[in-house]
Amino acid sequence: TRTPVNVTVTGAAGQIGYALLFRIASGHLLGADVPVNLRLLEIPQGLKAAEGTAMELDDCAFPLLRNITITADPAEGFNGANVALLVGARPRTAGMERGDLLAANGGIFGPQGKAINDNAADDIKVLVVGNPANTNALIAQRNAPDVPAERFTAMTRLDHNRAIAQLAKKAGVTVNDIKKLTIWGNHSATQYPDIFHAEVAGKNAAELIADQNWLEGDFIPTVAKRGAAIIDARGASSAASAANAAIDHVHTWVNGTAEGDWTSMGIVSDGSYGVPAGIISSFPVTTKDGKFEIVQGLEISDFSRARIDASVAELVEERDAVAELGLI
Ligand code: NAX
Repeated sequence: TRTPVNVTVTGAAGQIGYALLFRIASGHLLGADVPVNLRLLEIPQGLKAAEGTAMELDDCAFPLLRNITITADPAEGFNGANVALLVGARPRTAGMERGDLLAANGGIFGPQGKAINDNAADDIKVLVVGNPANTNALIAQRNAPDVPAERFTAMTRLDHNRAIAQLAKKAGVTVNDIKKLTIWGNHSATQYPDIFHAEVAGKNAAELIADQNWLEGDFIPTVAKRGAAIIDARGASSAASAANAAIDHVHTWVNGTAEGDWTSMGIVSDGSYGVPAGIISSFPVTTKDGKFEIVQGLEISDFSRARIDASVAELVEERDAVAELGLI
């Protein structure tokens, strides 16, 4: 039998944590044959609720779930971690400036990066979900100098999945027919969902649909503002879909992209497509054997270039702001 994989989830008592933990424990993160140990990392106020979730996890009698650790100590939470899902973050509250938000999250993701550096397993893979996800991932990565930079990623898979769903609806096909969609840039309203290389049942999506009004006036804003639309409708932010995207992100990273397709991940830029090296930006990537590669050689139109540049400029500003604050 396989050795259990240690999976750490921060913010385990939150709403995404609640939607995420049961799917990890039932084998959807890593595979139906991979046993898991869960490490739930919370702040002290969240420990009691995390214990309640752990009781429910016990009550599922999941065949793959070995043990559950609940802690507010990052060193214990990341001890031996093979996969870490950093979900807990400081949300923006009324009257908070962007600098305050970045500083408050730096106070979370800096120490967590250090704790990962000092305690995680050598093969650690990190996914940052907590917002601002790209810059939080950058802070964690820069505080973990002994961990290869490519092990720190930020989640744009929810945006990717949202874009696939919108494109499938427009084209009148199922999501299974959509391939090679890309989210570029930041997980924020400036993100750029790119259909110019996407395929609908094997045909180029942009040529098939050829509707610039829909692209600019409907598709791009619907995908970019979907989070706000969910809050408006549900009275709470995306939780199950965010948890699902986190599962997809790690599952694809570990198990590979399908032949003839790719996915979107926020990763440390190597300078590809003119994105400044070092920032964590979303790219089209293929994955294989637990490693990813940026899809190279895509032709970028002026329309796409301007949108990618705008989102990347926001990431550069965020990087400069956290550098100024001494967080990286
Ligand atoms: P909740 O407020 O329900 O839960 C957050 C949990 O994190 C709380 O239980 C809190 O006690 C815990 N927490 C706070 N600081 C912590 C720390 N230092 N260590 C450990 N735990 C800590 O938020 P939820 O709806 O679960 O969302 C979590 C994060 O995901 C937010 O930052 C949210 O903005 C972000 N999202 C990111 C998405 C993405 O696509 N990248 C989409 C969904 C979501 O909005």
